[in-house]
Amino acid sequence: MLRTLSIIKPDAVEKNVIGKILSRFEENNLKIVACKMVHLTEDRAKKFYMVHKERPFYMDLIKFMTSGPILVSVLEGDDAVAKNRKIMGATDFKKADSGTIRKDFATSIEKNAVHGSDSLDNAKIEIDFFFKNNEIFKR
Ligand code: IDP
Ligand code: MG
Repeated sequence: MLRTLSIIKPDAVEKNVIGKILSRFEENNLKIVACKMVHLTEDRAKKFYMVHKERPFYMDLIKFMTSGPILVSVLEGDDAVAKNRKIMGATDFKKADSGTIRKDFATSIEKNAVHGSDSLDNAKIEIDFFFKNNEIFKR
């Protein structure tokens, strides 16, 4: 059983599709074991996306991710990290497979509806970034 971090980004929250996106996770046997709405400050967003600090889109990404509330969740299930990435689809929604979250809800390469951890190590770091251990449901 593995865990990953999911973020429903400000564009998707604004579009009122939180429920539709969470359903995709549940339909694919990922369990939501922690969930909360957060409005990132600039400092927190910069820290979360530190790996991208040299990329040309970094400051736009920070502006976007602080533009409104986000919904952060911990998803648990078999192969959760890779499974979530598959359900999300490619970063650029134009290249995303049909039936993926980004294909259905993204409107640009930046406003692509969701974030998902890209490795087991990053999943642990990202879950710790948003949640205390006692905020995550354990069976
Ligand atoms: P990922 O979210 O699929 O893991 P990353 O390469 O880690 O993709 O990029 C992080 C986020 O930065 C993307 O989800 C997207 O919102 C934004 N982003 C990535 N590439 C570009 C770009 O070329 N232009 C604008 N924004 C981008
Ligand atoms: Mg990434």
